[in-house]
Amino acid sequence: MNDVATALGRLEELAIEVPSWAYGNSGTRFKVFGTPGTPRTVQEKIADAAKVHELTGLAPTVALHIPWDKVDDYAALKGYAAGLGVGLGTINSNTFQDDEYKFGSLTSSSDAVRRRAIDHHFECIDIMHQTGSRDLKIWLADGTNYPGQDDMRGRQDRLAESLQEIYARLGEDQRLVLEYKFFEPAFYHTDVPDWGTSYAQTLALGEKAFVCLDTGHHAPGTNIEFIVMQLLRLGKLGSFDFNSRFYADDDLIVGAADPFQLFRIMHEVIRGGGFGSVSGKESGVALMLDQCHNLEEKIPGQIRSVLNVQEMTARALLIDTAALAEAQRTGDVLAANAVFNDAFYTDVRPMLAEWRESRGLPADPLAAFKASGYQKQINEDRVGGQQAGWGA
Ligand code: LRH
Ligand code: MN
Ligand code: MN
Repeated sequence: MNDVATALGRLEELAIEVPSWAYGNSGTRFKVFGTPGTPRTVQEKIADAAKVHELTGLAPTVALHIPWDKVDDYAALKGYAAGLGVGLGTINSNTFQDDEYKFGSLTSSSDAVRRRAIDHHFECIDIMHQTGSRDLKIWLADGTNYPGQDDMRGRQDRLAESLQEIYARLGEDQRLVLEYKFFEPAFYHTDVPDWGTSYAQTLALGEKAFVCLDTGHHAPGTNIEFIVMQLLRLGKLGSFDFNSRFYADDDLIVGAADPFQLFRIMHEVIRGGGFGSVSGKESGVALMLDQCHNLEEKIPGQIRSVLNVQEMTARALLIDTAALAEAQRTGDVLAANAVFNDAFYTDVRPMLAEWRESRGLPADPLAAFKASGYQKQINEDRVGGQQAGWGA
């Protein structure tokens, strides 16, 4: 295995962006369970995210979803976040909850609807200028339910035109990331269903456009790490939305369903130069979470999530790449596989606890959260008002 000190040294480069919506109430389409202490405002969501960063040192930025996190003064919100030790990250657009978008948004055959959707993205870019965010993330619910319902080709062409208008508005240091998802809410066809479509669309836009890979957005059995490898090879992997799935877009805690898959993904990220800073230059691949905490407590759920990413990253950093290359060169299948497994089966938790303590962080962030009294405090403070939820 790789030298532990060298491997852990690279952990400094790990930064995970947490989603504001993970702190609000969310659920299945059958029931949303409310919990005490749930944020009522975006400021309260940011405060919870800041707690996760304070205890783990892993989550320095918070992604916002517009209009869920709409405020009057984004510069003030940025200042508020900075006061709590975190920054504002990716701005997520939202064209999936208004009646106007029933038949599509950026792909719509109605000029008025398309205009509305494009203008919404212009608003998001204006917000990015105020928050200092680099990335505009676009996920579209656009698609159809029945064969023949609409002209798929026409929709794809209109999507390209709409994206071009949005892309042209980006500032010099801003990027656009286009997220794909194979189905849901549309069930027959989806306009951006796969990485190939997202790649083709972003390639046509230019070098500030990238693909966002949400780990829950693939058919069961898909080799996600292959897609990671390919997008990095093509220079088009912009970001991840991390979560776990057993069936479809389950949005469960990352690394909970299949830690080995997360390990394999992180190996390809590191292998492909997508991790942290490479030769002093930011790799540009944003590691974000996109999760919902329906049954479990939300702040501990987020702490567990960032720790899982850290754990699998540490294990991936332990892969003895020289031994692996040698086994691959000589066609020693079992030896190559053993190099992978040696790293994966290494329990890095004691090393990570030490790593944390050496940086003034609690060795056990979940225990520290429990002991902090923060949950009790917010349960008492956050009474009245409307609890924020997924979509609120
Ligand atoms: C769509 C999605 C997308 C949205 C988020 C709330 O399923 O993954 O990233 O912005 O969920
Ligand atoms: Mn997502
Ligand atoms: Mn999703």
